[in-house]
Amino acid sequence: MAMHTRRRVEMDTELQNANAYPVPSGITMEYGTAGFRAPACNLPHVMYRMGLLAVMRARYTREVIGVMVTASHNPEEDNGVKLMEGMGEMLPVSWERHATSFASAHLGELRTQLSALLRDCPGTESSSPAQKYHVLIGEDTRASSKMLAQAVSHGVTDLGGTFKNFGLVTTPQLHYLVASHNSEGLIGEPSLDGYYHKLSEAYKALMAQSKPQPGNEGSYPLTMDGANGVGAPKMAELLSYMKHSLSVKIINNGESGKLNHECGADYVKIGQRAPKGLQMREGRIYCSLDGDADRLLYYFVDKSDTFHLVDGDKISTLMAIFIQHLLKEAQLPFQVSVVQTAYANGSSTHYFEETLLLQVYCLPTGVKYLHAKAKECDIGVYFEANGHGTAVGDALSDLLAVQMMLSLLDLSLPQLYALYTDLPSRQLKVKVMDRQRITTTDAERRVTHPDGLQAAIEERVHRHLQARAFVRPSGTEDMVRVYAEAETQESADCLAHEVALLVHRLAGGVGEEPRAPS
Ligand code: G16
Repeated sequence: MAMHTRRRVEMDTELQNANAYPVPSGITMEYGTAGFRAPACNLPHVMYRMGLLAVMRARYTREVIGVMVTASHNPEEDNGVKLMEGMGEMLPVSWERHATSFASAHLGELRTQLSALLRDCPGTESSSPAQKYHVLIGEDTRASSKMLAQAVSHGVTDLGGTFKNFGLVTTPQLHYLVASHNSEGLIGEPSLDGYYHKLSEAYKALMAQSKPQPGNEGSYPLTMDGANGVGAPKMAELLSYMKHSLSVKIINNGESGKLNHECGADYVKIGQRAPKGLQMREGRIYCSLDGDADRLLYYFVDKSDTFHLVDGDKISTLMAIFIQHLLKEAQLPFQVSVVQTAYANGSSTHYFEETLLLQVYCLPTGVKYLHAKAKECDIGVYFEANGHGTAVGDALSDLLAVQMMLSLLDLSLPQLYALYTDLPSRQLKVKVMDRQRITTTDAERRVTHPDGLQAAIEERVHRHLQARAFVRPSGTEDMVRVYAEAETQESADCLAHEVALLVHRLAGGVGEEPRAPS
Protein backbone atom coordinates (compact mmCIF):
# COMPACT_ATOMS: atom_id res chain seq x y z
CA MET A 1 0.00 0.00 0.00
CA ALA A 2 2.77 2.39 0.97
CA MET A 3 4.53 1.54 -2.23
CA HIS A 4 1.41 2.27 -4.24
CA THR A 5 0.98 5.62 -2.49
CA ARG A 6 4.55 6.59 -3.24
CA ARG A 7 4.04 5.90 -6.94
CA ARG A 8 0.78 7.86 -7.03
CA VAL A 9 2.55 10.82 -5.45
CA GLU A 10 5.18 10.69 -8.16
CA MET A 11 2.54 10.79 -10.87
CA ASP A 12 0.64 13.61 -9.19
CA THR A 13 3.49 15.96 -8.52
CA GLU A 14 5.31 15.72 -11.81
CA LEU A 15 4.55 16.16 -15.51
CA GLN A 16 4.96 19.90 -15.08
CA ASN A 17 5.55 20.43 -18.80
CA ALA A 18 2.56 18.34 -19.90
CA ASN A 19 0.32 21.34 -20.47
CA ALA A 20 2.76 22.65 -23.05
CA TYR A 21 2.19 19.50 -25.10
CA PRO A 22 -1.55 18.98 -25.53
CA VAL A 23 -2.76 16.29 -27.94
CA PRO A 24 -4.11 18.04 -31.04
CA SER A 25 -7.62 16.95 -31.90
CA GLY A 26 -8.13 14.46 -34.71
CA ILE A 27 -4.58 13.12 -34.69
CA THR A 28 -3.88 9.51 -33.85
CA MET A 29 -0.62 7.76 -34.63
CA GLU A 30 0.75 4.28 -34.47
CA TYR A 31 4.28 3.27 -33.48
CA GLY A 32 5.19 1.55 -36.74
CA THR A 33 8.12 -0.06 -38.54
CA ALA A 34 10.38 2.79 -37.61
CA GLY A 35 8.64 4.48 -34.68
CA PHE A 36 6.43 7.52 -35.32
CA ARG A 37 6.58 9.50 -38.55
CA ALA A 38 4.41 12.51 -39.40
CA PRO A 39 4.59 16.15 -40.47
CA ALA A 40 6.83 17.78 -37.86
CA CYS A 41 4.12 20.20 -36.73
CA ASN A 42 2.03 17.24 -35.48
CA LEU A 43 4.77 15.80 -33.31
CA PRO A 44 5.66 17.92 -30.24
CA HIS A 45 3.16 16.10 -27.98
CA VAL A 46 4.41 12.72 -29.25
CA MET A 47 8.01 13.69 -28.51
CA TYR A 48 7.19 14.77 -24.98
CA ARG A 49 5.38 11.46 -24.39
CA MET A 50 8.28 9.47 -25.84
CA GLY A 51 10.54 11.22 -23.33
CA LEU A 52 8.22 9.92 -20.59
CA LEU A 53 8.12 6.46 -22.12
CA ALA A 54 11.91 6.34 -22.43
CA VAL A 55 12.23 6.91 -18.67
CA MET A 56 9.66 4.19 -18.02
CA ARG A 57 11.55 1.82 -20.29
CA ALA A 58 14.84 2.73 -18.58
CA ARG A 59 13.17 1.99 -15.24
CA TYR A 60 11.90 -1.29 -16.55
CA THR A 61 15.16 -2.49 -18.11
CA ARG A 62 17.56 -0.69 -15.72
CA GLU A 63 19.46 0.42 -18.80
CA VAL A 64 20.20 3.64 -20.59
CA ILE A 65 17.62 4.15 -23.37
CA GLY A 66 18.05 6.09 -26.62
CA VAL A 67 15.58 8.42 -28.34
CA MET A 68 16.38 9.40 -31.91
CA VAL A 69 14.58 12.31 -33.50
CA THR A 70 14.53 11.62 -37.23
CA ALA A 71 12.27 10.80 -40.13
CA SER A 72 15.10 9.11 -42.00
CA HIS A 73 14.26 8.93 -45.72
CA ASN A 74 11.04 11.00 -45.47
CA PRO A 75 10.83 14.58 -46.79
CA GLU A 76 12.37 17.44 -44.81
CA GLU A 77 8.94 18.60 -43.60
CA ASP A 78 8.32 15.33 -41.76
CA ASN A 79 9.95 14.19 -38.60
CA GLY A 80 9.79 11.16 -36.37
CA VAL A 81 11.07 9.40 -33.30
CA LYS A 82 12.21 5.94 -32.36
CA LEU A 83 13.34 4.44 -29.09
CA MET A 84 16.44 2.31 -28.72
CA GLU A 85 17.02 -0.45 -26.24
CA GLY A 86 19.98 -1.18 -24.01
CA MET A 87 22.09 -3.04 -26.54
CA GLY A 88 21.07 -0.69 -29.33
CA GLU A 89 18.17 -2.81 -30.60
CA MET A 90 14.71 -1.51 -31.49
CA LEU A 91 11.98 -1.11 -28.87
CA PRO A 92 10.40 -4.58 -28.36
CA VAL A 93 7.10 -5.13 -30.14
CA SER A 94 5.41 -5.69 -26.74
CA TRP A 95 6.15 -2.05 -25.82
CA GLU A 96 5.10 -0.57 -29.16
CA ARG A 97 1.51 -0.64 -27.96
CA HIS A 98 2.48 1.48 -24.94
CA ALA A 99 4.13 3.94 -27.30
CA THR A 100 0.99 4.05 -29.43
CA SER A 101 -1.36 4.61 -26.50
CA PHE A 102 0.96 7.18 -24.85
CA ALA A 103 1.12 9.15 -28.10
CA SER A 104 -2.54 10.11 -28.07
CA ALA A 105 -3.15 10.13 -24.29
CA HIS A 106 -4.49 13.32 -22.74
CA LEU A 107 -3.11 14.29 -19.34
CA GLY A 108 -5.53 12.22 -17.22
CA GLU A 109 -5.09 9.11 -19.37
CA LEU A 110 -1.37 9.65 -19.39
CA ARG A 111 -1.20 9.59 -15.59
CA THR A 112 -3.28 6.42 -15.54
CA GLN A 113 -1.08 4.75 -18.14
CA LEU A 114 2.09 5.80 -16.35
CA SER A 115 0.80 4.43 -13.06
CA ALA A 116 -0.19 1.16 -14.72
CA LEU A 117 3.23 0.81 -16.31
CA LEU A 118 4.92 1.67 -13.07
CA ARG A 119 2.97 -1.06 -11.29
CA ASP A 120 4.35 -3.54 -13.85
CA CYS A 121 7.96 -2.39 -13.52
CA PRO A 122 9.91 -5.13 -11.76
CA GLY A 123 11.48 -3.96 -8.51
CA THR A 124 10.83 -0.24 -8.89
CA GLU A 125 9.87 -0.02 -5.22
CA SER A 126 13.44 -0.75 -4.16
CA SER A 127 15.11 1.50 -6.69
CA SER A 128 16.98 4.59 -5.68
CA PRO A 129 16.12 8.05 -7.00
CA ALA A 130 15.11 8.58 -10.57
CA GLN A 131 18.60 9.88 -11.50
CA LYS A 132 19.32 6.26 -12.33
CA TYR A 133 17.13 6.57 -15.39
CA HIS A 134 19.17 8.06 -18.12
CA VAL A 135 18.19 8.78 -21.71
CA LEU A 136 20.47 9.59 -24.67
CA ILE A 137 18.97 11.80 -27.35
CA GLY A 138 20.08 12.28 -30.95
CA GLU A 139 18.85 14.51 -33.76
CA ASP A 140 19.04 14.55 -37.54
CA THR A 141 19.55 17.70 -39.62
CA ARG A 142 15.86 18.64 -40.03
CA ALA A 143 15.00 22.21 -39.03
CA SER A 144 12.37 20.86 -36.62
CA SER A 145 14.66 18.38 -34.87
CA LYS A 146 16.06 20.73 -32.20
CA MET A 147 12.66 21.81 -30.96
CA LEU A 148 11.37 18.23 -31.01
CA ALA A 149 14.42 16.92 -29.15
CA GLN A 150 13.74 19.55 -26.50
CA ALA A 151 10.20 18.19 -26.13
CA VAL A 152 11.71 14.73 -25.54
CA SER A 153 13.98 16.15 -22.85
CA HIS A 154 11.00 17.80 -21.12
CA GLY A 155 9.32 14.39 -20.93
CA VAL A 156 12.47 12.84 -19.51
CA THR A 157 12.95 15.44 -16.80
CA ASP A 158 9.25 15.48 -15.89
CA LEU A 159 9.65 11.89 -14.71
CA GLY A 160 12.85 12.72 -12.87
CA GLY A 161 15.12 11.16 -15.47
CA THR A 162 18.35 12.63 -16.75
CA PHE A 163 19.39 13.00 -20.36
CA LYS A 164 22.28 13.79 -22.61
CA ASN A 165 21.51 15.26 -26.00
CA PHE A 166 24.29 14.40 -28.44
CA GLY A 167 22.85 16.81 -31.00
CA LEU A 168 23.55 15.83 -34.60
CA VAL A 169 24.26 12.11 -34.92
CA THR A 170 23.30 9.41 -37.39
CA THR A 171 20.66 6.99 -36.10
CA PRO A 172 23.21 4.14 -35.98
CA GLN A 173 25.63 6.34 -34.04
CA LEU A 174 23.01 6.77 -31.34
CA HIS A 175 22.48 2.99 -31.33
CA TYR A 176 26.24 2.65 -30.76
CA LEU A 177 26.27 5.26 -28.00
CA VAL A 178 23.40 3.54 -26.18
CA ALA A 179 24.95 0.09 -26.50
CA SER A 180 28.41 1.27 -25.46
CA HIS A 181 27.00 3.12 -22.43
CA ASN A 182 25.18 0.00 -21.32
CA SER A 183 28.10 -2.33 -21.91
CA GLU A 184 30.38 -0.12 -19.81
CA GLY A 185 32.91 0.24 -22.57
CA LEU A 186 32.97 -3.41 -23.67
CA ILE A 187 31.61 -2.52 -27.10
CA GLY A 188 33.77 0.59 -27.29
CA GLU A 189 34.17 4.00 -25.70
CA PRO A 190 30.71 5.59 -25.26
CA SER A 191 31.49 8.65 -27.36
CA LEU A 192 31.61 9.61 -31.02
CA ASP A 193 35.38 9.53 -30.77
CA GLY A 194 35.05 5.93 -29.56
CA TYR A 195 32.77 5.10 -32.49
CA TYR A 196 35.13 6.56 -35.11
CA HIS A 197 38.14 5.02 -33.47
CA LYS A 198 36.56 1.57 -33.37
CA LEU A 199 35.44 1.61 -37.02
CA SER A 200 38.60 3.12 -38.44
CA GLU A 201 40.98 0.83 -36.55
CA ALA A 202 39.00 -2.28 -37.55
CA TYR A 203 38.99 -1.17 -41.18
CA LYS A 204 42.71 -0.44 -41.23
CA ALA A 205 43.52 -3.80 -39.61
CA LEU A 206 41.38 -5.74 -42.08
CA MET A 207 42.60 -3.83 -45.11
CA ALA A 208 46.18 -4.54 -44.10
CA GLN A 209 45.43 -8.15 -45.13
CA SER A 210 44.44 -7.26 -48.70
CA LYS A 211 46.83 -7.17 -51.61
CA PRO A 212 45.38 -4.62 -54.02
CA GLN A 213 45.37 -5.91 -57.60
CA PRO A 214 44.84 -3.85 -60.74
CA GLY A 215 41.08 -3.66 -61.22
CA ASN A 216 40.53 -4.24 -57.51
CA GLU A 217 38.18 -1.89 -55.65
CA GLY A 218 41.12 0.10 -54.30
CA SER A 219 41.59 1.56 -57.75
CA TYR A 220 37.93 2.63 -58.12
CA PRO A 221 37.44 6.12 -56.68
CA LEU A 222 34.32 6.32 -54.49
CA THR A 223 31.83 9.18 -54.45
CA MET A 224 29.21 9.24 -51.67
CA ASP A 225 25.84 11.00 -51.87
CA GLY A 226 25.01 12.12 -48.32
CA ALA A 227 21.30 12.81 -49.12
CA ASN A 228 21.92 16.32 -47.72
CA GLY A 229 21.59 14.72 -44.31
CA VAL A 230 23.60 13.93 -41.23
CA GLY A 231 25.58 11.14 -42.94
CA ALA A 232 27.66 13.67 -44.92
CA PRO A 233 29.31 15.54 -42.01
CA LYS A 234 29.63 12.29 -40.06
CA MET A 235 31.39 10.60 -42.98
CA ALA A 236 33.75 13.58 -43.14
CA GLU A 237 34.51 13.09 -39.44
CA LEU A 238 35.08 9.36 -39.96
CA LEU A 239 37.46 10.08 -42.85
CA SER A 240 39.60 12.22 -40.58
CA TYR A 241 40.25 9.05 -38.53
CA MET A 242 40.98 6.94 -41.61
CA LYS A 243 44.12 8.90 -42.53
CA HIS A 244 44.98 7.66 -46.03
CA SER A 245 43.30 4.26 -45.83
CA LEU A 246 40.08 5.43 -47.48
CA SER A 247 39.28 8.32 -49.72
CA VAL A 248 35.68 9.31 -50.43
CA LYS A 249 34.38 12.32 -52.30
CA ILE A 250 31.19 13.52 -50.58
CA ILE A 251 28.38 15.14 -52.58
CA ASN A 252 24.96 16.35 -51.41
CA ASN A 253 26.55 17.28 -48.12
CA GLY A 254 23.72 19.54 -47.00
CA GLU A 255 25.47 22.83 -47.74
CA SER A 256 22.99 23.83 -50.43
CA GLY A 257 20.52 21.06 -51.30
CA LYS A 258 17.40 19.92 -49.49
CA LEU A 259 17.30 16.77 -47.37
CA ASN A 260 16.40 13.61 -49.37
CA HIS A 261 15.27 15.78 -52.28
CA GLU A 262 16.24 14.25 -55.62
CA CYS A 263 19.07 12.47 -53.87
CA GLY A 264 19.67 9.80 -51.25
CA ALA A 265 19.16 6.06 -51.13
CA ASP A 266 15.37 6.04 -51.46
CA TYR A 267 15.43 8.33 -54.54
CA VAL A 268 18.10 6.18 -56.17
CA LYS A 269 16.44 2.86 -55.36
CA ILE A 270 12.87 3.78 -56.30
CA GLY A 271 13.85 5.65 -59.46
CA GLN A 272 16.74 3.33 -60.33
CA ARG A 273 18.74 6.39 -61.30
CA ALA A 274 21.57 8.59 -60.02
CA PRO A 275 20.96 11.54 -57.68
CA LYS A 276 20.02 14.61 -59.68
CA GLY A 277 22.98 16.56 -60.98
CA LEU A 278 25.52 13.77 -60.55
CA GLN A 279 27.51 13.16 -63.73
CA MET A 280 28.53 9.52 -63.43
CA ARG A 281 31.64 8.28 -65.17
CA GLU A 282 32.68 4.77 -66.06
CA GLY A 283 35.48 3.55 -63.78
CA ARG A 284 34.19 5.31 -60.70
CA ILE A 285 31.84 3.86 -58.11
CA TYR A 286 29.11 5.71 -56.26
CA CYS A 287 26.99 5.17 -53.19
CA SER A 288 24.04 6.86 -51.52
CA LEU A 289 22.97 7.08 -47.88
CA ASP A 290 19.56 8.16 -46.67
CA GLY A 291 18.77 11.12 -44.40
CA ASP A 292 19.88 9.51 -41.14
CA ALA A 293 22.53 7.19 -42.63
CA ASP A 294 20.92 3.84 -41.98
CA ARG A 295 20.69 2.79 -45.62
CA LEU A 296 23.43 2.25 -48.18
CA LEU A 297 23.30 1.49 -51.91
CA TYR A 298 26.06 1.41 -54.52
CA TYR A 299 25.89 2.08 -58.25
CA PHE A 300 28.02 2.64 -61.34
CA VAL A 301 27.72 3.14 -65.09
CA ASP A 302 29.21 0.91 -67.75
CA LYS A 303 30.88 1.86 -71.04
CA SER A 304 27.56 2.64 -72.64
CA ASP A 305 26.57 4.87 -69.72
CA THR A 306 23.95 2.39 -68.51
CA PHE A 307 23.14 2.77 -64.81
CA HIS A 308 23.55 -0.33 -62.61
CA LEU A 309 22.35 -0.56 -59.01
CA VAL A 310 24.02 -2.66 -56.32
CA ASP A 311 21.21 -2.68 -53.79
CA GLY A 312 20.74 -4.34 -50.39
CA ASP A 313 20.24 -7.74 -52.05
CA LYS A 314 23.60 -7.51 -53.80
CA ILE A 315 25.31 -6.23 -50.65
CA SER A 316 23.96 -9.24 -48.73
CA THR A 317 25.23 -11.46 -51.56
CA LEU A 318 28.68 -10.01 -51.01
CA MET A 319 28.41 -10.57 -47.26
CA ALA A 320 27.19 -14.15 -47.63
CA ILE A 321 30.01 -14.98 -50.06
CA PHE A 322 32.57 -13.37 -47.78
CA ILE A 323 31.35 -15.24 -44.71
CA GLN A 324 31.22 -18.53 -46.63
CA HIS A 325 34.80 -17.87 -47.71
CA LEU A 326 35.93 -17.27 -44.12
CA LEU A 327 34.11 -20.38 -42.87
CA LYS A 328 35.76 -22.48 -45.57
CA GLU A 329 39.21 -21.13 -44.71
CA ALA A 330 38.64 -21.77 -41.02
CA GLN A 331 36.97 -25.14 -41.76
CA LEU A 332 34.00 -24.28 -39.60
CA PRO A 333 30.73 -26.13 -40.21
CA PHE A 334 28.26 -23.28 -39.58
CA GLN A 335 25.23 -22.85 -41.82
CA VAL A 336 24.85 -19.38 -43.35
CA SER A 337 21.25 -18.26 -43.86
CA VAL A 338 19.89 -15.18 -45.60
CA VAL A 339 16.90 -13.19 -44.37
CA GLN A 340 15.04 -11.03 -46.87
CA THR A 341 11.71 -9.25 -47.32
CA ALA A 342 9.20 -9.48 -50.17
CA TYR A 343 11.09 -6.60 -51.85
CA ALA A 344 14.11 -8.84 -52.45
CA ASN A 345 14.57 -9.34 -56.15
CA GLY A 346 13.51 -12.85 -57.24
CA SER A 347 16.89 -13.35 -58.91
CA SER A 348 18.70 -12.75 -55.63
CA THR A 349 16.61 -15.36 -53.83
CA HIS A 350 17.26 -17.79 -56.66
CA TYR A 351 21.01 -17.08 -56.54
CA PHE A 352 21.17 -17.63 -52.77
CA GLU A 353 19.23 -20.88 -52.96
CA GLU A 354 20.51 -22.41 -56.18
CA THR A 355 24.10 -21.13 -56.51
CA LEU A 356 25.25 -20.42 -52.96
CA LEU A 357 23.01 -23.21 -51.57
CA LEU A 358 21.88 -21.13 -48.62
CA GLN A 359 18.66 -21.24 -46.65
CA VAL A 360 16.55 -18.13 -47.37
CA TYR A 361 13.78 -16.73 -45.18
CA CYS A 362 11.25 -14.05 -46.12
CA LEU A 363 9.99 -11.75 -43.33
CA PRO A 364 7.76 -8.66 -43.20
CA THR A 365 9.39 -5.28 -43.89
CA GLY A 366 11.37 -3.82 -41.00
CA VAL A 367 14.82 -4.80 -39.85
CA LYS A 368 13.51 -5.64 -36.40
CA TYR A 369 11.76 -8.69 -37.92
CA LEU A 370 14.79 -9.67 -39.98
CA HIS A 371 17.07 -9.27 -37.00
CA ALA A 372 14.93 -11.57 -34.85
CA LYS A 373 15.00 -14.27 -37.54
CA ALA A 374 18.73 -13.89 -38.15
CA LYS A 375 19.39 -14.44 -34.45
CA GLU A 376 17.81 -17.90 -34.74
CA CYS A 377 20.33 -18.90 -37.44
CA ASP A 378 23.91 -20.16 -37.02
CA ILE A 379 24.94 -17.14 -39.05
CA GLY A 380 22.20 -14.92 -40.44
CA VAL A 381 22.89 -12.35 -43.15
CA TYR A 382 20.20 -9.78 -43.72
CA PHE A 383 19.69 -6.67 -45.77
CA GLU A 384 16.51 -5.14 -47.04
CA ALA A 385 16.60 -4.39 -50.76
CA ASN A 386 16.37 -0.68 -49.87
CA GLY A 387 19.86 -0.81 -48.36
CA HIS A 388 18.90 -1.17 -44.72
CA GLY A 389 21.04 -3.91 -43.26
CA THR A 390 21.93 -5.23 -39.81
CA ALA A 391 19.91 -4.32 -36.72
CA VAL A 392 20.89 -0.69 -36.87
CA GLY A 393 21.65 -0.46 -40.60
CA ASP A 394 24.78 1.58 -40.06
CA ALA A 395 25.54 2.94 -43.53
CA LEU A 396 29.00 4.17 -42.52
CA SER A 397 30.14 0.82 -41.12
CA ASP A 398 28.38 -1.01 -43.97
CA LEU A 399 30.31 1.17 -46.43
CA LEU A 400 33.59 0.23 -44.78
CA ALA A 401 32.51 -3.43 -44.79
CA VAL A 402 31.68 -3.37 -48.52
CA GLN A 403 35.00 -1.71 -49.39
CA MET A 404 36.86 -4.18 -47.21
CA MET A 405 35.07 -7.29 -48.53
CA LEU A 406 35.50 -6.29 -52.18
CA SER A 407 39.15 -5.70 -51.52
CA LEU A 408 39.78 -8.95 -49.62
CA LEU A 409 37.84 -11.00 -52.17
CA ASP A 410 39.60 -9.13 -54.96
CA LEU A 411 36.26 -8.38 -56.54
CA SER A 412 35.17 -5.20 -58.31
CA LEU A 413 31.71 -3.66 -57.91
CA PRO A 414 30.82 -4.46 -61.58
CA GLN A 415 31.89 -8.07 -60.94
CA LEU A 416 29.66 -8.24 -57.86
CA TYR A 417 26.82 -6.75 -59.88
CA ALA A 418 27.30 -9.36 -62.62
CA LEU A 419 26.95 -12.37 -60.29
CA TYR A 420 23.27 -12.52 -61.19
CA THR A 421 20.90 -10.38 -63.23
CA ASP A 422 18.07 -8.71 -61.36
CA LEU A 423 14.57 -9.15 -62.72
CA PRO A 424 13.28 -5.74 -63.80
CA SER A 425 11.11 -4.23 -61.07
CA ARG A 426 9.05 -1.14 -60.34
CA GLN A 427 7.78 0.45 -57.14
CA LEU A 428 4.86 2.89 -57.03
CA LYS A 429 2.96 4.67 -54.27
CA VAL A 430 -0.81 5.11 -54.01
CA LYS A 431 -2.57 7.56 -51.71
CA VAL A 432 -5.69 6.12 -50.06
CA MET A 433 -8.14 7.36 -47.43
CA ASP A 434 -6.95 4.96 -44.77
CA ARG A 435 -3.94 2.81 -45.58
CA GLN A 436 -4.48 0.64 -42.50
CA ARG A 437 -7.57 -0.77 -44.24
CA ILE A 438 -5.16 -2.87 -46.29
CA THR A 439 -4.04 -5.93 -44.39
CA THR A 440 -1.58 -8.57 -45.55
CA THR A 441 -0.27 -12.01 -44.73
CA ASP A 442 2.54 -14.35 -45.81
CA ALA A 443 5.31 -11.81 -45.11
CA GLU A 444 3.24 -9.10 -46.86
CA ARG A 445 3.09 -11.05 -50.11
CA ARG A 446 -0.69 -11.49 -50.08
CA VAL A 447 -3.51 -9.07 -49.31
CA THR A 448 -6.24 -10.25 -46.93
CA HIS A 449 -8.32 -7.08 -47.02
CA PRO A 450 -10.09 -5.46 -48.92
CA ASP A 451 -11.92 -8.41 -50.39
CA GLY A 452 -11.20 -9.11 -54.00
CA LEU A 453 -7.93 -7.18 -54.18
CA GLN A 454 -5.64 -10.23 -53.95
CA ALA A 455 -7.59 -12.15 -56.61
CA ALA A 456 -7.46 -9.13 -58.90
CA ILE A 457 -3.69 -8.75 -58.36
CA GLU A 458 -3.15 -12.42 -59.17
CA GLU A 459 -5.21 -12.12 -62.33
CA ARG A 460 -2.98 -9.23 -63.50
CA VAL A 461 0.21 -11.08 -62.51
CA HIS A 462 -0.79 -14.01 -64.73
CA ARG A 463 -0.79 -11.74 -67.76
CA HIS A 464 3.00 -11.27 -67.44
CA LEU A 465 5.98 -13.60 -67.60
CA GLN A 466 8.15 -14.33 -64.52
CA ALA A 467 5.95 -11.87 -62.68
CA ARG A 468 4.92 -11.22 -59.12
CA ALA A 469 3.39 -8.23 -57.36
CA PHE A 470 2.33 -7.24 -53.88
CA VAL A 471 1.01 -4.21 -52.02
CA ARG A 472 1.41 -3.14 -48.40
CA PRO A 473 0.68 -0.06 -46.32
CA SER A 474 3.86 1.95 -45.69
CA GLY A 475 5.00 2.13 -42.09
CA THR A 476 6.69 5.49 -42.60
CA GLU A 477 4.59 7.48 -45.08
CA ASP A 478 0.86 7.92 -45.57
CA MET A 479 0.90 5.73 -48.69
CA VAL A 480 0.29 2.24 -49.95
CA ARG A 481 3.36 0.79 -51.63
CA VAL A 482 3.13 -1.31 -54.79
CA TYR A 483 5.92 -3.60 -55.95
CA ALA A 484 6.04 -5.54 -59.21
CA GLU A 485 8.72 -7.49 -61.01
CA ALA A 486 8.58 -9.26 -64.36
CA GLU A 487 10.65 -10.52 -67.26
CA THR A 488 11.05 -7.10 -68.90
CA GLN A 489 11.06 -3.54 -67.59
CA GLU A 490 8.06 -2.72 -69.75
CA SER A 491 6.17 -5.63 -68.25
CA ALA A 492 7.16 -4.72 -64.64
CA ASP A 493 6.11 -1.08 -65.23
CA CYS A 494 2.82 -2.17 -66.75
CA LEU A 495 2.08 -4.63 -63.94
CA ALA A 496 2.96 -2.09 -61.21
CA HIS A 497 0.64 0.43 -62.83
CA GLU A 498 -2.20 -2.10 -63.16
CA VAL A 499 -1.86 -3.05 -59.50
CA ALA A 500 -1.69 0.61 -58.43
CA LEU A 501 -4.96 1.22 -60.27
CA LEU A 502 -6.51 -1.75 -58.46
CA VAL A 503 -5.44 -0.34 -55.09
CA HIS A 504 -6.84 3.04 -56.00
CA ARG A 505 -10.17 1.55 -57.06
CA LEU A 506 -10.61 -1.14 -54.42
CA ALA A 507 -8.92 0.38 -51.37
CA GLY A 508 -10.30 3.92 -51.31
CA GLY A 509 -7.84 5.83 -53.47
CA VAL A 510 -7.62 9.59 -52.99
CA GLY A 511 -7.35 12.07 -55.88
CA GLU A 512 -6.51 11.16 -59.45
CA GLU A 513 -5.81 7.61 -60.51
CA PRO A 514 -2.09 6.70 -60.48
CA ARG A 515 -0.26 7.45 -63.71
CA ALA A 516 1.81 4.91 -65.61
CA PRO A 517 5.55 5.15 -64.78
CA SER A 518 7.34 7.35 -67.31
C1 G16 B 1 12.32 2.09 -42.03
C2 G16 B 1 12.73 0.79 -41.39
C3 G16 B 1 13.18 -0.18 -42.47
C4 G16 B 1 12.07 -0.38 -43.48
C5 G16 B 1 11.49 0.94 -43.94
C6 G16 B 1 10.20 0.65 -44.65
O1 G16 B 1 13.38 2.61 -42.77
O2 G16 B 1 13.75 1.05 -40.48
O3 G16 B 1 13.51 -1.40 -41.89
O4 G16 B 1 12.54 -1.03 -44.61
O5 G16 B 1 11.22 1.80 -42.85
O6 G16 B 1 9.48 1.80 -44.89
P1 G16 B 1 8.00 1.67 -45.40
O7 G16 B 1 7.23 0.89 -44.39
O8 G16 B 1 7.57 3.08 -45.58
O9 G16 B 1 8.08 0.94 -46.71
P2 G16 B 1 13.98 4.09 -42.54
O10 G16 B 1 15.23 4.12 -43.35
O11 G16 B 1 12.94 5.05 -43.03
O12 G16 B 1 14.22 4.19 -41.07
